[in-house]
Amino acid sequence: MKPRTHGGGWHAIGYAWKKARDAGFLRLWRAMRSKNACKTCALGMGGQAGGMVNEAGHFPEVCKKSLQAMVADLQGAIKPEFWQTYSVAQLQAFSPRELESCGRLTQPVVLERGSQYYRPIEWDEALGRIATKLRSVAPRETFWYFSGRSSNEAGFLLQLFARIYGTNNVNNCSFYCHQASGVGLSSVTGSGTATIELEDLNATDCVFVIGGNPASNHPRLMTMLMQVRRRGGDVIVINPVVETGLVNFRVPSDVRSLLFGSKIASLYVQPDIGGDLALLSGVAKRVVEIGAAEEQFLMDYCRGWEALRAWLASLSWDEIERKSGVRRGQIEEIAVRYARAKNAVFAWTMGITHHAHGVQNVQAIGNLALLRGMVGKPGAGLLPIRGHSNVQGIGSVGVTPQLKDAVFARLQQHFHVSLPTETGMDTLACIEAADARRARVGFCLGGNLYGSNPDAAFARRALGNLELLVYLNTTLNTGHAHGLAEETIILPVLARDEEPQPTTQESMFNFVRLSDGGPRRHVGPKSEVGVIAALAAAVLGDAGPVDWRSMQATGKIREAIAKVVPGFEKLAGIDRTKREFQIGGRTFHEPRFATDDSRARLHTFVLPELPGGGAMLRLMTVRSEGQFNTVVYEDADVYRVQERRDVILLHPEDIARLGLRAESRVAVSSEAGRMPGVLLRAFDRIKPGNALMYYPEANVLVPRTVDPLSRTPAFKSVLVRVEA
Ligand SMILES: Nc1nc2c(c(=O)[nH]1)N[C@H]1C(S)=C(S)[C@@H](COP(=O)(O)OP(=O)(O)OC[C@H]3O[C@@H](n4cnc5c(=O)[nH]c(N)nc54)[C@H](O)[C@@H]3O)O[C@H]1N2
Ligand SMILES: Nc1nc2c(c(=O)[nH]1)N[C@H]1C(S)=C(S)[C@@H](COP(=O)(O)OP(=O)(O)OC[C@H]3O[C@@H](n4cnc5c(=O)[nH]c(N)nc54)[C@H](O)[C@@H]3O)O[C@H]1N2
Ligand SMILES: [Mo]
Repeated sequence: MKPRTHGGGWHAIGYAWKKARDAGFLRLWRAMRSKNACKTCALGMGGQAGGMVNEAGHFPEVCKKSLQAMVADLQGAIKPEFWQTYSVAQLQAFSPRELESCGRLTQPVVLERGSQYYRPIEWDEALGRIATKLRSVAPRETFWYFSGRSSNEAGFLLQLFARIYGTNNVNNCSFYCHQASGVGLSSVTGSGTATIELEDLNATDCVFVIGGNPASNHPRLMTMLMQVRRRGGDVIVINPVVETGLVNFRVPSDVRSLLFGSKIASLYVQPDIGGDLALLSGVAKRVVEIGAAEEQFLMDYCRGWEALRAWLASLSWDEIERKSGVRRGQIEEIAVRYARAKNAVFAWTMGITHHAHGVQNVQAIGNLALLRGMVGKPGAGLLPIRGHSNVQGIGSVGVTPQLKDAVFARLQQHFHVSLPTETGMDTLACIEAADARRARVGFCLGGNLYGSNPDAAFARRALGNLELLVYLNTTLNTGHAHGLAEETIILPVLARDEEPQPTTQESMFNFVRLSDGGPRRHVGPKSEVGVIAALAAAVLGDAGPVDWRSMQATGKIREAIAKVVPGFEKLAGIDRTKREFQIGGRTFHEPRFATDDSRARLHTFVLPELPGGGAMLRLMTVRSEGQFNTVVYEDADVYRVQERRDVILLHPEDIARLGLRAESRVAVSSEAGRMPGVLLRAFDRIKPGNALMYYPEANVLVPRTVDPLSRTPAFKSVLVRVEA
């Protein structure tokens, strides 16, 4: 492949044309113009032209990802004869990309252990089987996993059903994603989400982009980064890999940028994998040393300043350099730039959360921001860049094992029920319970629970121990081939823009968006809300506290959410008023925080020793440009110039040091597993001592090490050995 000097630009536009040709220009245009929140990342695109207008109303924001997701949904149906043609063994041989491109799921299918083939069944039979099983097991023997694609309405309804049925084993993909951000932010500001609105980005003159690759994964953020540079501001990138799109990017919707390219990073710093905690603390130490800390702010609006000051003073530069992999001079350079910023925003993604010290990483970001009073004023603050388009909303409306006290109380009151108080399990705990046969039934609203798990061999075995596993999906994925229980049922559902009724989503800026839905493209798939309501009625009957049939109306569900979830009051009439809104109580434009004494909290740490050294390398498992999580759209990763996915990328120095040969086949092993036949590639953009492979294929190597505070696996910090 030809090396690229820029991310974005003509490649993205060319790709859009190709996809449009595949799907039919008119069909795709209509789909992209429908008024629905974008299906891919959580930046919150929506408005009058679904997925192409941001919260500030700017149009058009072209994004390759949303086109990919849209074209996938526009696919034809999987034909009935497919199920007799392809055995499970054949499905298992399919790549993630091949499974995705089989087409849309339109019929319920069941697979019973011992049979080689999935078998189409009627909806009534499918729901009947599930209801019978649910009635025969204890509620605590079930778990309910949600991906972040579904609507607030579907999320609320299913968690309500699960709790009234009798379990708090309710969780979402955030336990594998941003849970460390939620836990970390709550321990800093008392609120678990971004402290700023989209508008604030227009007033910032310094953005930190830590542990993320937004050129591929949040392309629309690139426009904002470009604008910061045009205003003369700084974009400081912290990433062990020099990502092409963070150096130069052509923003497709901006003519000047498209033609000439835009410089993105003004400073690019490469720590070792896992070195951020030491690095950020080193920057904080230097900010204090040069007298740039806002002492008054720290004393008036924070707690823990004295302890933090003493701890920073006690750190030696030696320790900081050794545990971050960054030299003192560069750390001082970051501090100098930060010290001159008027309004700084700290943005981060999985390079921060996918570690055994993910929560501490987030707290260290909080420290650095608070040191200069950068939380609690307009134009500055903390911004976790979320993954799935509605992962934040799903969490807000109650898809968590532990409900907030206010939500729990109001839920009981609104529905006149008493809900279980037993501690619910997080995602990994559910899989471990399945492995130990303490869980018997799993129910997945979207996503790919098998494919997103660490330790793929373990996940396969654990899910295999379940008696029933139910998947509500739009397309086939690796879970349907490898995550198989004694009985596995797949129920086909409608995508957001095919829903017969309006639904709502929440962006990472705490902004609630309304999606109109749209005409169905296939006969067969049902609305998620419809399926959940029908199942709840079948299991719990109509006589109970909730009239499940009436809950098929999304308006009725929104009324309940508006009553139950603080900040969502305006949701009740949103389909009439069409007024999308900012959720109250979460954005901090003044230094009064959501803690009990209104002060933010500062934290001190024990800096972890970097693992690795010698023959052992630190491995990150990441996304390529051509995929959305476990769904692979194309094999190529254009910006990292890889045409295939079965590769491990190492710095040429490491290849020489380990006596290996680039372009040869190697075996990669970790404490969790071994992958033979991996193609070794020289990649001088990664910091020596570190390695890169693609998720989900590399999940056989990821051990089940989790951050004890957020229960998020260390997907970015796997110790591996590479051998010829
Ligand atoms: N196209 C596309 N868009 C997506 C997704 C997708 O799969 N495809 N997924 C969505 C979801 S659910 C999510 S959560 C987000 C994910 O968005 P990202 O977090 O951007 O995705 P990853 O590929 O996991 O990339 C992590 C980045 O972290 C860096 N990194 C790895 N380890 C470290 C470390 O120790 N420190 C630092 N500082 N950096 C590190 C890697 O070099 C890489 O650039 O994207 C969302 N948007
Ligand atoms: N090694 C490693 N593992 C990781 C990560 C990593 O970086 N490295 N990242 C982690 C992260 S951040 C995340 S978020 C998880 C991803 O975890 P998940 O959210 O569980 O997985 P996805 O691959 O996004 O799920 C894709 C499936 O969603 C279904 N789908 C799409 N749209 C809809 C819809 O509207 N409704 C319904 N019901 N289904 C729909 C499709 O059938 C598709 O196959 O993986 C985690 N696992
Ligand atoms: Mo995610």
